[in-house]
Amino acid sequence: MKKIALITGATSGIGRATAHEFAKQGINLILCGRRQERLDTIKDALNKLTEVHTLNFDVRDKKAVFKAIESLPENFKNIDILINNAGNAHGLDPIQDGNTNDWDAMMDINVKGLLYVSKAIIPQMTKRQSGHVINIGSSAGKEVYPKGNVYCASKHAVLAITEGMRIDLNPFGIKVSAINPGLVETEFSQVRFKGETLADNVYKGYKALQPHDVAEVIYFAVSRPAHVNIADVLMFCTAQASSTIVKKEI
Ligand code: NDP
Ligand code: 8X3
Repeated sequence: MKKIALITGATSGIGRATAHEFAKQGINLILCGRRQERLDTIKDALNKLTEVHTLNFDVRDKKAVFKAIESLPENFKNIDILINNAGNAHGLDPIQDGNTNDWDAMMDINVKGLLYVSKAIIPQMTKRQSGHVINIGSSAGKEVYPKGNVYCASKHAVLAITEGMRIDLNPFGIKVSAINPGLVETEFSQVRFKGETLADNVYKGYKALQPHDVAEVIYFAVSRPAHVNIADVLMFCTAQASSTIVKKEI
């Protein structure tokens, strides 16, 4: 029987690339995001390869999260794979200059949103005693960098939640993985810098990870045999050695 994966943040970047990779591999998909037009376009493209259902909700909205998951049709209800990917950085400021709306966005989306979606789905996994949760963390969850303060805190929290999930879900045979990329060329920097030109320079002078590179690793994790769990992956592009060291051609 075909597996069912729910991917949050499927309208862009890593989530969209993962949807394409999973569709190629014949995994049925529940694609989530706030931009319905994009969800429709991706559904149209992937429907030829697999069955696709879309859900439009903001992960910050607890009620909307539960309503959306409850609304799933019978043939999409038993989710085998949850990819908690929705998230972004908002701003890059020293702590004393930080914008409290940015802080709220990062904690509400990256941390609380991930928790709400997990809470809406994990109980059916524990009931069936099977499932795989993959949380998209970041190198920022392992290393704090200048002006990264609250984004790094949100991703450190994702890592702690992932480890907590792995412990608590161990009796149920549920796999829990963290995939932690460094710099990936997506809309991430457009969101972080609110469309300012600063964003255009982030991926200049070196070859950053591409969303597909991360999607392949995510698929590798979900396609291991039943007894193998890829617990934690840190992946960088070759030019990147740490959050602050990136070899750029000038
Ligand atoms: P993108 O900006 O390209 O994609 C972000 C996705 O998250 C979009 O699909 C967006 O969908 C969704 N999203 C954002 N806010 C919300 C919300 N409130 N409710 C529902 N969905 C939301 O970025 P990436 O693909 O790069 O980021 C994906 C994940 O990877 C994030 O968790 C990010 O922190 C992490 N990451 C990114 C790295 C990078 O360098 N790019 C490196 C390491 C980790 P929509 O706007 O339609 O709702
Ligand atoms: C995204 C990578 O270095 O911008 O998580 O924090 S970084």
